[in-house]
Amino acid sequence: MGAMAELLSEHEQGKALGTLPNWSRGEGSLVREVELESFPQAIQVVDRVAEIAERDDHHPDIDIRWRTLKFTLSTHSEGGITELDVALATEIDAVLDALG
Ligand code: H2B
Repeated sequence: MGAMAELLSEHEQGKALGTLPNWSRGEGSLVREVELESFPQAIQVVDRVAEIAERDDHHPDIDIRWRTLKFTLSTHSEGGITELDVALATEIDAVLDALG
């Protein structure tokens, strides 16, 4: 069983996005697209994010196109955005920030 979380209201989503300037709102999801320096570096980011996703049992959809990654976060069991997605977005930002 996954962690419990409730869908965020429109207002709560707006507040969360205020703290996540690199993310935008998709169809019931948080979306960030980022271009890395190379394909291996993009895969390294995916690998680090995979470790976090497994640890937290909350998984992003990831689109890989050469060195561009697109992360789409939603809580599938709830059909939209919850605090789990906000937390994961924050973790993904930390992985990307750590690349320097
Ligand atoms: N990830 C996401 N993004 N949404 C979910 O609802 C979800 C998940 N459910 N990872 C988890 C796994 C669930 O299937 C397990 C059983 O906890």
